[in-house]
Amino acid sequence: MASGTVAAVDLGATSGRVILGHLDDGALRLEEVARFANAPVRTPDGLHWSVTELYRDVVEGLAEGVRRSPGLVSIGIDSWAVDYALLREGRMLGEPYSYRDERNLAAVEAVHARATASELYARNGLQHLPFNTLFQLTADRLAGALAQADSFLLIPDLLAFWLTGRSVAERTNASTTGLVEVTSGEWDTALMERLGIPTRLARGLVEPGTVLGPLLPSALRGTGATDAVVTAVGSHDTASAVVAVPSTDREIAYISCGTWSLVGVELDRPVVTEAAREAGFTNEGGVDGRVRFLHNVMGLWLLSESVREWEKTGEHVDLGALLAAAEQVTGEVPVFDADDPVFLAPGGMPERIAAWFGERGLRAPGTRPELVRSILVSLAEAYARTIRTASELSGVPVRTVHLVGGGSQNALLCRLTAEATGLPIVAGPVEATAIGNVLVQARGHGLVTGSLEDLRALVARSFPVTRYEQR
Ligand code: LFR
Repeated sequence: MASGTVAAVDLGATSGRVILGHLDDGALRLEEVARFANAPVRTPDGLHWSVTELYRDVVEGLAEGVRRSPGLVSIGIDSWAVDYALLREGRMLGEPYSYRDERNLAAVEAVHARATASELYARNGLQHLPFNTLFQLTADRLAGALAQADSFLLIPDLLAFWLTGRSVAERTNASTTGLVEVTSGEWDTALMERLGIPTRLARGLVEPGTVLGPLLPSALRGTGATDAVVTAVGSHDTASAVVAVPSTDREIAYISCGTWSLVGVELDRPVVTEAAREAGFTNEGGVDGRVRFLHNVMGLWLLSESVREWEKTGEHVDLGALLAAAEQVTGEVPVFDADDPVFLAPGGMPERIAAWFGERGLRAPGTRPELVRSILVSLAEAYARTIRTASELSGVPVRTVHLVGGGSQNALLCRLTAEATGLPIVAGPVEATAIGNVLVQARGHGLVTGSLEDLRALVARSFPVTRYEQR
């Protein structure tokens, strides 16, 4: 097999990174070359991403990657889903909104007046989340912003456009817009028309692995001389993470655990029954035409937002020490519904969790370690519930759970998940998303070959995992 290096740009809601993937004879080694913070900014008209700043950080990270690996073959970009920029003749019309902005709530009502939740599910197969792109585009329509635009680009597509000048819609991320038909995989232009979203806004869909092209002179000025091309990957971060689940067994569930926890199974065909809709299951597009049948659980956002709140007074919170203290908490802790949409917006998380208990006449956690343990137990119980339901709805018997992403380093969460599910938890790799991103571009360039199962076998060979069993 061949050897060579590709760069994964992986953008999360709290941080981004540029990671080189060195492929050598069927083995993969990662080298992180840049890591930078990301956070939405509140302006008078709402919560926005500083996507131009992100682009600068990406270009600087790529420059470091090119310095370290002058023969870089390819660059792939993934990020969180659903958010986008509006453009006119290639010019961005304003910084993208964050999906946590409150503007979507009125838009949900406007959409449902034209298409019921059941009809939407039959068409797009998505879990109802108020921030799915179709609701955000409707908020833009209501604000009069769509009339000026001639396209919308999801975040990775926008960065790929700035790097190469090619304007496309990568398929896995497009599947999170709610405007792609779950059966055909094509843009649902009839739905767009019905919702008053001009069909001209949608770019042509491309498959992960498609070469988008070389860097524009403007990008080369920042990154330095490189012949590397930009290649589409599973540009929805969760699609890339699922590629890197280190198992060739199909009778498993995965938890892609970061800001969100995406919990589900992989299928060959979507499940769009009323029961699946009511249980809040999504059928997102995976790499190689697979279906990611999963449910969004609120995730480590609950913890990171709590820490952010405590740090607002200038105090530094040592997360390691806090988790160690949470380990020591004995006895039952109060458990809340980690899926409750009241936790979606930023700010005041410890108070909102306390209010959740208060409104139900229940005792709230009394100390910080108790609150942290309560968050982790509540997440573990939500995972267990979701895995049971995924299995029932899809018919996939689940024997093992793979927990990938940043959360796989949280030993207490992994142990609690083993307890709650009664199943073995295989934790790791931490950088699953970057690995999936690397492997899909590497396969596009012949540095690795084979099916998703072959790629997963390579991940299992290249990265250690930790196993947790129920005690
Ligand atoms: C995870 C993720 C989820 C998506 C949420 C919002 O980072 O991409 O899959 O539902 O962010 O985009």
